[in-house]
Amino acid sequence: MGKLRFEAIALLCFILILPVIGASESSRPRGVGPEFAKFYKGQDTFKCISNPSIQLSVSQINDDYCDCPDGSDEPGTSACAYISPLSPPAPSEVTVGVFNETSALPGYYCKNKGHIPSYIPFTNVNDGVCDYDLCCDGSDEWEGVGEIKCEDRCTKIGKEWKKQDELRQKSLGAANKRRRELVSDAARLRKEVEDRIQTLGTQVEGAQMKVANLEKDLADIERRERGKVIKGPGKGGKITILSSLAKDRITELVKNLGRVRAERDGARARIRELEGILTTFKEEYNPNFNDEGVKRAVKAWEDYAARDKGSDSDPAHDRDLDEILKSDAENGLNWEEFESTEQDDIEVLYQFEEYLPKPLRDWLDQKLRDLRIMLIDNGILASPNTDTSESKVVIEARQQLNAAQKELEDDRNELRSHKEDLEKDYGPDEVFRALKGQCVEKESGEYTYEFCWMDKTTQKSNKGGGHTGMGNFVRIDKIAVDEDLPPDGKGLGSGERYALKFENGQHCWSGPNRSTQVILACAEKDEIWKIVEEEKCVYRMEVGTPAVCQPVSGGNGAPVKDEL
Ligand code: MAN
Repeated sequence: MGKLRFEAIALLCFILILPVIGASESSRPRGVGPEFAKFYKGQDTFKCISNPSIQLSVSQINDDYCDCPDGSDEPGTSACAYISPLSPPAPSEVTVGVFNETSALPGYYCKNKGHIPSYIPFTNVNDGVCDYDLCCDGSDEWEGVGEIKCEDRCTKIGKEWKKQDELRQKSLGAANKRRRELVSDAARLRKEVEDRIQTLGTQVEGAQMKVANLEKDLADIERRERGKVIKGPGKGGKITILSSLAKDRITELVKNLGRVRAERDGARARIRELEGILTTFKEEYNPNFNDEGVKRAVKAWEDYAARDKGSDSDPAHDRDLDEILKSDAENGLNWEEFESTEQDDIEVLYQFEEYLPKPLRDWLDQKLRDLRIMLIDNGILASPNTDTSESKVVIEARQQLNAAQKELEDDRNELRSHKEDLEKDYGPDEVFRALKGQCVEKESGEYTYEFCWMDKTTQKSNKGGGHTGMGNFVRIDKIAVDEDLPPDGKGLGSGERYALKFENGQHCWSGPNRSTQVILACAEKDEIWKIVEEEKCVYRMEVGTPAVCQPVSGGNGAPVKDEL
């Protein structure tokens, strides 16, 4: 794939050069490219391109003698080859040569009809070697030095190149298409995190309220329990307490049933709304866009819609719930009557209350309870429950509170970690988010190396034994690389590249903690190309991935289109 970059540049040169060929091809001296034709046209004299004050006769062009300091009078010979076309001459060349300028021309222009025109260095002109890689028309050996004849091979080479180029373009198109899919996956994943954060925010608020209520409930229950007089066996009174506990429990259950029912109704309404949205989406989406993601979503919806989900509402069930949710009185439950059937200590002690009007009796009863609690709280009266273990109702209230507190803590932790995740660097267009956790492996020497996106790198011995951590992901850097591309294109090439840094791996005996730098370059699929241990326990991986491909210009200057 890396090779594609060079070819794309070559193609671009071809495109830029092409329009000017027709106009000035015939009138140009040998070796002059179309973009320099204007300097050689229709004059009796020729002015050196970078030194127009030096005027020569036209016959001095390509006379195999270097007259111009910039070599522009010898575009078709090697007479000015000692002038560097690309960079200033080295100091040794300056002293040897007459001039210390750089060439005005990029090299000898090969028309390469049937393939891509290109320049070759002047040193290669008439050197007795056919340079078919740059000059497929063989025109660089026009003098036939040493009887050499370089036939024109452009048609064959051009055809082969075109075939290869089509494959490369196809591969690049596929890589870019894959990248776009990854970017869209990454955006979807981000949205999911954002949605989860919103849900968790609401959940945390609810859980906070629940904890506060349960704390209050527990305090109330503990307080009530402290003031409770429990009688010994056989004397009655336990039924009264039991009924009071049962009443509290039923009230609690009925309250919660009501809340759960309301939540269920809300959830049903939301499902109906979502199904409506998806039905419209299925009817209105454009299948001609061939978006795999959309197609998958529509298929999943169709499967879902076709499934027999049964009815989500059962009227009989709802009627049952209505009954349960009726008040105690409507359900024929008279707790007061039940409670008053037994005599407890308080009633025995304060039977005279029965002669009092009810409001006064309630008031008095409450005051007595408060008085007893106050006396217990201040150590004046012994607590009736001190030597008994905590009552069941208190234990249950505490368990509920603990569970709610744990739920709240879990929600808060999850919320925090999602918020941190949104702040993390996931590379260009957050594309690495889509690959997070995915791993690729490569065998190299006595180890198999593994690279897991945004996670870790590992070294596994091929002879068995444990795995060695080569570092955990810390950050994304951008670095400059300058390397020759191997023929299969699986290399970094030159330019700016993304590099993932993994640090703090397993400690190296008499060395540092292991660390890895993973340098990425464009490829059709994720693949580890090369692993090098640059220093002891400091590793470098070269990895190909579509995630870092850049859309390039196609032949018409437009971005390369996908194979749809
Ligand atoms: C293991 C491997 C090597 C490393 C040495 C250092 O053999 O992790 O890559 O160089 O340990 O002792």
